[in-house]
Amino acid sequence: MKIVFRWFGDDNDNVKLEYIRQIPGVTGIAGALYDVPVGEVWPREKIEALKRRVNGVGLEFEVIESVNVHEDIKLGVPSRERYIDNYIESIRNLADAGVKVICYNFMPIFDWVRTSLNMPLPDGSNTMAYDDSVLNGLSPDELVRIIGEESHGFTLPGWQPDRLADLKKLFDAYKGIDENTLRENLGYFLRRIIPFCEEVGIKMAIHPDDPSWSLFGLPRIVKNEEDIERLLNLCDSPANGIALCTGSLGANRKNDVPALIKRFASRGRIPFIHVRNLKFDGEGRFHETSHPTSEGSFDMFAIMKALYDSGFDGYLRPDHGRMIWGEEGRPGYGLYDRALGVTYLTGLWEAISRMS
Ligand SMILES: [Mn+2]
Repeated sequence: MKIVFRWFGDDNDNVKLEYIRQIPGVTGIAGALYDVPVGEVWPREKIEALKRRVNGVGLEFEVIESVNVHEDIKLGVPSRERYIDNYIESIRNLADAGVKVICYNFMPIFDWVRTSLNMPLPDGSNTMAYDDSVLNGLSPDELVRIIGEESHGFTLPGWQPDRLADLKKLFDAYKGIDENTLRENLGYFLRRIIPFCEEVGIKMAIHPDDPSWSLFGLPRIVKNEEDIERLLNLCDSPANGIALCTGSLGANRKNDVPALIKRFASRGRIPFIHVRNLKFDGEGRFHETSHPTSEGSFDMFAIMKALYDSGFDGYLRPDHGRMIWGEEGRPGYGLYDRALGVTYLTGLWEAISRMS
């Protein structure tokens, strides 16, 4: 297992790469290019420049989060061919730079969704939260406005204003696209890219829907065990894997996260995992907590034990954390709480491995 830390780049993150290097146990970053429009090829020079920067401080550059999938591929319209060709070109350029895992998602229009990015907690910290009853009272436009207002001036991944400028048009495009059609479109994409990934040694890791149910009536196809089983069968290859996100799948209480890990990691289909904790505040309602079991609703020991018992040898990163100690920055992606998360998770891992 290798531990990585998500980093948004020198121009795009208040967390310094040099500080990430100082977190015990972290050997690399999960990074991306943020100035390439969705659907275009990631240029070699830019990838190389980022790799040099990361390697320059002694960290590895083996995980990309994310190479986003153009909406036309999800919609399955004829122009997808060009975007799939571009995607394959990006995979080639990333593989040449030594990248091993590419995270992506296939969520229509919206990526992850929260109804608050700065919910105050009794200890004076703040965190991201989600509440179905709040979401149900919002239009998609209002949600985009709230996310924009609460993001501390950062453009959040999945919430690029240019991409979301014409929401009505996007929603219209998805009329008539149900889960089966979306799944077929994912299958088409995978069958095009996976043979190439096998050739160049890249593993694709799809991020589950976050939260793991349908929002605004849009189809979502990576919500639970059945969905994951189906998606792995769309293209049966070790290169077709998942970025198992404990917080995304675990937001649905029906999902038994340790059981999902056992099931799919033992088959070698989890090349990348996001580990975080959250606390349920009611039905369809939760807020994100620090990583320890004592602070949230998940059994973090069981999660790490499931990974260990399955012989997990992929990449793990701490997922969102709270904003603590006066830090300001990207919601969910401060330095301090995520660094505490790493230390906690490495502690669990050491204890589990020594006692096994
Ligand atoms: Mn995640």
